[in-house]
Amino acid sequence: MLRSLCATSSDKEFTIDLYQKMLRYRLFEERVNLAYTKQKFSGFCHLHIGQEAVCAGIGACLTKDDYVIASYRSHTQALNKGISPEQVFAELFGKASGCSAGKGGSMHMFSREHRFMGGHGIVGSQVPIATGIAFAIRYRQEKLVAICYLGDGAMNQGQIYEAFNMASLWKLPVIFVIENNQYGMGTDYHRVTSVSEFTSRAPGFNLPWRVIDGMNVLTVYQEFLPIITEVRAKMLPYLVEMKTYRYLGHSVSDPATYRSKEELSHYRQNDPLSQMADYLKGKGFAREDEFEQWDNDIRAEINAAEVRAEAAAAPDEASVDEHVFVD
Ligand SMILES: Cc1ncc(C[n+]2csc(CCOP(=O)(O)OP(=O)(O)O)c2C)c(N)n1
Ligand SMILES: [Mg+2]
Repeated sequence: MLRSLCATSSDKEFTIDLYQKMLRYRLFEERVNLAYTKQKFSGFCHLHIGQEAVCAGIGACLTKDDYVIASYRSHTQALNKGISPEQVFAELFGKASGCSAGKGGSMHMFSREHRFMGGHGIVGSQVPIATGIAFAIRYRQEKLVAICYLGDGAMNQGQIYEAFNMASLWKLPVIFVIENNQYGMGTDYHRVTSVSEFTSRAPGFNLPWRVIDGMNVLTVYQEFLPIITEVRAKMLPYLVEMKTYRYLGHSVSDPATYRSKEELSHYRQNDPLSQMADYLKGKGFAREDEFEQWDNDIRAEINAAEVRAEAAAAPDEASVDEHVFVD
């Protein structure tokens, strides 16, 4: 089944690559968490641990020229779009070599070169911007897609519905991907949402929609690929809900006491990495010692990136007025 979908590499290479990407995101975020607790940087910091399959699976469907825009929980999406771990660490540490020149921090990763259009701290604000990007794609008649990640909490913000209406009316090639990790800052989405399924709102905007298991990277890839192919070919918007879960608190300062151990352990039993490890072992694609080797190699790579980023220079004082207004 996979073979028909991955045209450029073998199933083995392709699925190992997906696993390694998720492992890199997990280990990166664990290291960021540690750096924060050691007070290597300050400000807000929201981690993506538990949600790796969404980013890796969608990333495998994208071209380098497609656009991605996300909320403040976006370190891994930035990595997925090709920004290096060193640039992300440098941004966290406020260094000039950070992807936003050290002036954005955790919530504002950005790279025009990588077509990663942020990192946005205002809940839902990326949705109208994504719609504008998709408008530009249509205007220029490009064969590109804008991916817009938003949270379940953002699904109750007003501005996104104006954007949904315009995207549908003007047939803009944007995929709104709800990462439904079940919680806003600490509120179960059922308590603040008038419908039980977000996608039940899609027909009101004439948006095609789909719900996908966001804990399984192969499912994400296999179900998202036909959607993006259709969006690219026909230039139309789509609403996709990924059912996922964040393992840690909303931000690093949230102990997440509002949910039960049983709930967390339920999701951990469907951990994206374990599911993929089982798949690779079942297929005979990887041995136990190879998993250990990948873990060691990726840890070493991330640690080295952190060390280099820490040693990098701070922004020049004279640059304080730069990047405030467009030249
Ligand atoms: C307009 C606005 N209102 C409130 C906040 C405070 N706030 C920050 S994150 C958040 C919860 C958003 O939850 P969700 O969209 O589910 O994203 P998640 O954090 O789960 O990824 C809130 C209310 C904000 N940043 N912007
Ligand atoms: Mg949420």
